Amino acid sequence: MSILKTIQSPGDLKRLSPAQFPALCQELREQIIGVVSNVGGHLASNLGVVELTVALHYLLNTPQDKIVWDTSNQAYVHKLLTGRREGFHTLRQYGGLSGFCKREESEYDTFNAGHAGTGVSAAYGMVEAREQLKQRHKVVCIVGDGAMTAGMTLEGLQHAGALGKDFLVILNDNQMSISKNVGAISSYLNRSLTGVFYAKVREETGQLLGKIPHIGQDMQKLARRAEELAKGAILPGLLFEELGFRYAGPIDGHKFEYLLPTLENILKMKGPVLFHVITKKGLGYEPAVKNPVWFHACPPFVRETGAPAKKAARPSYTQIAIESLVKLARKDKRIVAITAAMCEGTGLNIFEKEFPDRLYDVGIAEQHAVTFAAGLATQGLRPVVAMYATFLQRAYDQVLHDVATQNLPVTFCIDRGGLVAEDGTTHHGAFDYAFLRHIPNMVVMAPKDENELQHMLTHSGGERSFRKAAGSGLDRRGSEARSICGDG
Ligand SMILES: Cc1ncc(C[n+]2csc(CCOP(=O)(O)OP(=O)(O)O)c2C)c(N)n1
Repeated sequence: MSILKTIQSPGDLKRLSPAQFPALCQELREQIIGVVSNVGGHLASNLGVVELTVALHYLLNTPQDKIVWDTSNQAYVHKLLTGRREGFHTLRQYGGLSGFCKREESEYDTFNAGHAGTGVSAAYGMVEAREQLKQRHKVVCIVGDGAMTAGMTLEGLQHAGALGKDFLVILNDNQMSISKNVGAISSYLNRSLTGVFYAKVREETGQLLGKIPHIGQDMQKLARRAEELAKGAILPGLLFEELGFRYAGPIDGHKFEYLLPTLENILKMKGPVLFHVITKKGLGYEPAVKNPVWFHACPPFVRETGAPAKKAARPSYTQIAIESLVKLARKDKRIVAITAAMCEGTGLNIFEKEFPDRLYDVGIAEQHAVTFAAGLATQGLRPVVAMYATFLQRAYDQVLHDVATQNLPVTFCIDRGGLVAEDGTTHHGAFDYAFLRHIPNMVVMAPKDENELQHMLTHSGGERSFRKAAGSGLDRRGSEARSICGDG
């Protein structure tokens, strides 16, 4: 007897006993693996948040309480629990369910997303709206550790932390962006195990010192001071506490015996709270656990083996562009490449193999990527920024203000131009011509075929022509590159 089939809305979930949740999670995973193996999609991230999503819908009163999924590539379970199970097989197809949250699709989808790093800001807008309108519901934002590298997430946190309103941010930490997460915040979060150890030491020391009369009190104060210092070194929460959030966690996000009581308590807390949950990408499907990068956003695959359902017929534009870049970089040591957390999707993993020291993955930080490239160019290097058209939208001012007005020799290899089909509205590369052509000193090129594509880059070998290649529209042929490279 299927439990999932009895759930038309989160209200039905509340009628279940938590003892039934593991069986329900098993069914949810089966459903997701079955559909994604047919139509492609964001498999690994979704398999990682099954328990967390069930716990949230069980404890919250949605849609009055608001759940905001950052990026929302991990909202399949949320869709399955909020009345969309029967249409789930239409995922990411024309006229079917979106692969992301969409307000037009359901009242449970509170904010449309697809680009990373918008969650905290949007959710905090809802928090302030609640206060203005004198309402009482809860607002919860789930943000990945990858999206924590996006500047906007930090902008949102520092705004919310200062104002002290009730707001829960759940950090869904699976240590992965699409590839392994990068950057100093990611390293900071990875110290969580040391943090657990530290909390235990602190508790034991506190109890011991408190038992000594008189001196005990002062010693405790002293210990607390030392604790603050030590925390900075080993406890992940301090960063968030300094930003005005109470920090809770880290906790295993797959064990209901921890998740439910902790989340229940946290939901009663006042003020801004950050709850750190550790999850595993791909959990429940071995090929996705082994290769979470490929299964982040995969094309249809053979369920039994995890192999792609179709073999790529010919090399993608992406591959041709980066192989040409590698050839150029062998001759010109000034060439360096930059990606904003999209090493595989942009093909720069090919470049990285040969030039690991000349590849920069800056995290989900498109604006920084472009201005960083401009800085490199001022010193005589020849940076190539490889980015999807849709994500370059983020860095419009950086292209204009930091690269173009200084006429700096930066080349943009723009991938996924044109309509992108399955990923839908948020990912179409439909505006790149419009927002690049009017920029001074910018030359926009688009190849008609693979041959021209190689020459476009080769042509940009010399200093002058390299500059002219700024803004090359390298992947106009959309569909093949997409189905071969996947991602969203
Ligand atoms: C602005 C922007 N840049 C790049 C991407 C491509 N992208 C989609 S999901 C993702 C990784 C997100 O990692 P995380 O926030 O940890 O979420 P997870 O998928 O691990 O749950 C990236 C880089 C994007 N969606 N938006």
